[in-house]
Amino acid sequence: MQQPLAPNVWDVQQTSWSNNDMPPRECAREDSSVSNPRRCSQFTFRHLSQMASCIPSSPLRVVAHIDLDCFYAQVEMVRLGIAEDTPFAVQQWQGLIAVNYPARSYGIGRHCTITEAKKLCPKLITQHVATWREADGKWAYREDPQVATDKVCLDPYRSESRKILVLIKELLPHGLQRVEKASIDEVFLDLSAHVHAILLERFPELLSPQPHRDLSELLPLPPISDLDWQADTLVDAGDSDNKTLAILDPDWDDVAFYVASGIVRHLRSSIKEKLGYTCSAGIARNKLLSKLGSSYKKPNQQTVIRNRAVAHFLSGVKFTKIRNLGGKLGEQVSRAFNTDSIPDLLTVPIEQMKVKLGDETAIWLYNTLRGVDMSEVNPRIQIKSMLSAKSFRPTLTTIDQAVRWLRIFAADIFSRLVEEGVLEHRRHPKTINLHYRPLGGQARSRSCPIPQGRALDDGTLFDLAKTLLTHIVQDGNVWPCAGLSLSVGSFEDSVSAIVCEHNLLKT
Ligand code: DCP
Ligand code: CA
Ligand code: CA
Repeated sequence: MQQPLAPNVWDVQQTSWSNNDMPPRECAREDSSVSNPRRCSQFTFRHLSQMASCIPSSPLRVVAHIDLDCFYAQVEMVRLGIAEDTPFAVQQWQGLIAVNYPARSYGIGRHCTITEAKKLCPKLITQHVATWREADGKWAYREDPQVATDKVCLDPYRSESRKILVLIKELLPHGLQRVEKASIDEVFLDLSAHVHAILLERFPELLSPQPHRDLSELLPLPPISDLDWQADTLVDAGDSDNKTLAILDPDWDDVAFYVASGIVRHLRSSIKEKLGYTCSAGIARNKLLSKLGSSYKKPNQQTVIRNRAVAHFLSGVKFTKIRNLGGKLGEQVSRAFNTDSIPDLLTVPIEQMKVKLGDETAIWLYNTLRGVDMSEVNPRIQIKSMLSAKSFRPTLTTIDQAVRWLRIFAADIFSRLVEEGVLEHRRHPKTINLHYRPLGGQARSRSCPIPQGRALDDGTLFDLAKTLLTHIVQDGNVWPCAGLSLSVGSFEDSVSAIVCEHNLLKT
């Protein structure tokens, strides 16, 4: 079925979009001086056309980031039919790994142990994550999970994550979507091409410049004086003149974000309606800003960072919230310049940054502090390796015990290959590796190739792992065993996939 380009985006705004208050349409070329810049858009037909191919440098680019609220907690609450306002957390051994928002209002967070959390909120309900168990080789939600005999199983969250991704892809028009799974509970969407199609559908005057004009011509201003952002959080531009202008006189980047916010609102409400989960979203011109936007207001909210609001928004962001600045690099930067305030760092010249951080990091930091990020939303999942591991306390003493764990590792890796869509993308791992750590002895590894040309399954992975273990055991000095890990790697497009893609290219 052909999807409508923008369900409900326009219906809500009929009156605001009337042409009664059309602005003057005489527009200058981009290279001539414009005496009254507000009479024309600052964007050209070329900028508009760049949206269609999601070109990262396009000034009209629109990227959204969607992040599920307290994800594992929501998965368990939906599965168990727990009411939304019940304080609830997901437990892993004695710690908490996901805490819902009602529980957070009691001061409960991931840093709490289960005992501390129950003290803060005695009516807190907790559910332990499912586990694999050596004895039965299957995962299950258990009454008595034990770190000694069990291994955490994330399959339930992976499978819900996959459903969310599938739903998002179904809801977006097929030829125009660009979706990147960023983690188990996050996606980036480059909505530029989709929004471009909607703009052209709604504003025929954007279709192409008149025959005697060219692509460097400035666009007419949008024929709208007011945009109703509904429940969205609209980040302030921080300057009242600018703000008034944005409301009275939006340009096409504002309109593009407005359209995108309607699309994202529809995705979020569909995820809630069909799967029961709330999520938060950020809409901005790139991945860096949209990700900061999705965490700006939570839960169940969306935040729009218009281009005119970027500088003001970043001046209030905690430096360590920016991707890659939360850890060691962040510490290095604040030590080097004696500050972790973004406004302070904006005064540091690029040359000085290069001296202290090296060229590559300096350029990245300089751009990041200014909200510049040209990285693409990449729909191809490029997993390099996958690992399943367990440390043993008490240690293992027999080959049968070790083999039972290998069966679990093989099943774990296989289910991740399926859930991550790796096999669906016809990318197969080429090698398998078993890492073995005897108690107090020298750790060692054995690898072998995975036979190609036939469908991969958990049985094949298990057989290969068992063979590797046999070789390691033959070398001697293996017991007791303190740790085992199985990994697959060297992912490559399969021959059949390459042939198939090649044929598609030819036709
Ligand atoms: N997770 C984990 N251990 C961590 C961090 C996260 O097991 N140290 C898991 C549990 C989370 C999920 O990953 O539910 C997603 O992580 P987020 O950081 O997105 O946090 P939440 O989704 O739980 O909460 P928020 O609403 O703040 O996004
Ligand atoms: Ca989350
Ligand atoms: Ca997340």
